[in-house]
Amino acid sequence: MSEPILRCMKCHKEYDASQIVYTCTGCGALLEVVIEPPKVTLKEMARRPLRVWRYREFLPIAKETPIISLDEGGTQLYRCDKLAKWAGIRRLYIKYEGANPTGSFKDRGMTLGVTKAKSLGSKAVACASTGNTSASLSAYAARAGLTCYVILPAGKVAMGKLAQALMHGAKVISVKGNFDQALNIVMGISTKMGIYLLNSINPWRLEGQKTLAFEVVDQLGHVPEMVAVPMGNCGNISAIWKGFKEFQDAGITDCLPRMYGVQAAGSAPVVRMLRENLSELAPVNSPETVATAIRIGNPVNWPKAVNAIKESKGAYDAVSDDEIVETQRIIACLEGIGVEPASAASVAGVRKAASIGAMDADAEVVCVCTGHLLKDPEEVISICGKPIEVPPDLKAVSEMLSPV
Ligand code: AN7
Repeated sequence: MSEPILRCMKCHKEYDASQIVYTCTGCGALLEVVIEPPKVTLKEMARRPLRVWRYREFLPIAKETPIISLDEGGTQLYRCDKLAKWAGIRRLYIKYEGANPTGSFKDRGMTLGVTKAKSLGSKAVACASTGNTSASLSAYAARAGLTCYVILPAGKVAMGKLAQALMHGAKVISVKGNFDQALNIVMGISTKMGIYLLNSINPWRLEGQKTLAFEVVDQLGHVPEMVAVPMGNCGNISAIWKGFKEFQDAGITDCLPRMYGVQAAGSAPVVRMLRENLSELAPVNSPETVATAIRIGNPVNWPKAVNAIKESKGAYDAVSDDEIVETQRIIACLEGIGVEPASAASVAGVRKAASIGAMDADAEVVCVCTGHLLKDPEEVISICGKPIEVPPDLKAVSEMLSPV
C-alpha cells in the first residue's frame, strides 16, 4: 500500500507525510490528505470497538506509531421520532458528538492531530478557538505531555470550554478581537516559533473527523440520504464528506449522502457566497451569534465545504439565533438530548428546509449535534432563567406543583 501524502487542492503539488506544512507553499491553497483506499471490510473492522481507531486502515498514521487517545468516537446515533415530526420529515437521527471525552467532535480530530504532532517530534501545540478546539487540544496535549497554547477571542468563549482549557493546563491567552483575528495570529506564531498548529487548517486533524461518516454507516447499516452539519470554520462538513467518499472508493458503500451545511445568520459567509453565486468568500467582519462556537466570519476551509455541498448536490442555509435557541430547547425537552447552541443549528436547518419545501418530507436525515449542553451554562440560564426559590417547607413546595 502506498504511503499517505498531502496534496494541494488547487495546483496538486504534493508533500510527503513527514513535512510540516499547512497550506500549499506554491499557491497558498488548502491541502488534503490522500490515502490509497484500503482493502478491508466493515465486518473485519467491527472486531474492534466502535471508536475512531476502529477505522485505522483509513487513518494515515503508521501502524507502529504510539497513539494518543482518550477513546474518542463511538458516539450515540439516536433515532428521534418526535423531533422528526416537529421538523416535518419522515426520519431524523442525531449523531451525538457531545458524548466524546471532552464533549465535542473535536476529539476525533485531536487524537489524530496530537498523535501526528508527537510523531513529528513537536514539543508544543497551539490553536485559536471559539472554545471546543481549545478544550479538546488542551486535554490531548496533556495526555501526550506536550505544551499547549490556546488563543481565544476575549469574552466570547463559553464558560465550560474555558474551564476545560484552564484545568488541563494549557497556556490560555485571550485576545481582544474575534476568532478570525486569533487564528491569523496563531498561524503566524506557529510557523515562526515551530509550534505545531492544530486548527482545522491542519489536514491531518480532519482525517480523524472523517470517522463520523464511517460510524454513521456502521450504526445505520446504510448511507443516509442527508447529513446536516453546523458550519463554522468549515472543517467538519469537509471531513465528513471525505469519509463518505472514502468508504465508497473502498467499495464498502455504493452511494453518497447529500451534505447540508447550516450557519448562524449573523455569521454566514459561506451561505451568502453560495446564495449569491460568488466565486470567492466575502468574509463577515463582525460575526455575531448566540452560537459562539460558530461565530466565525472568515472560515479558512470554505473551499472544501463548498466542494462538499456542490459535489454532493447538497444544500445550505442560515438560521436565526431565535431558531437556534428554540431548537436547542426542543431537542432537550422532546428527546432528552442536551446540545449546545451551535449543534442545534443542524436540526433548526432541517426544520427550516422542510417548512419551505427545500427538503422532501420523506427524507431521512442525520443531524450532527457537535457539542454538549454543559459547554455553555450561561446561555442556558439566559434563556431558561434561574430556578424558583421557595422556603424549605412542604406547603411552599407543593404549591408549586400541579396535582396529577
Ligand atoms: C460545537 O472550537 O471552530 O465548521 O475553535 O465547536 O469544523 O469549524 C468550533 C467549531 C460546530 C463548527 N459545532 O465546526 C473552535 C471551533 C461546534 C463547534 C463547530 C464548532 P467547523
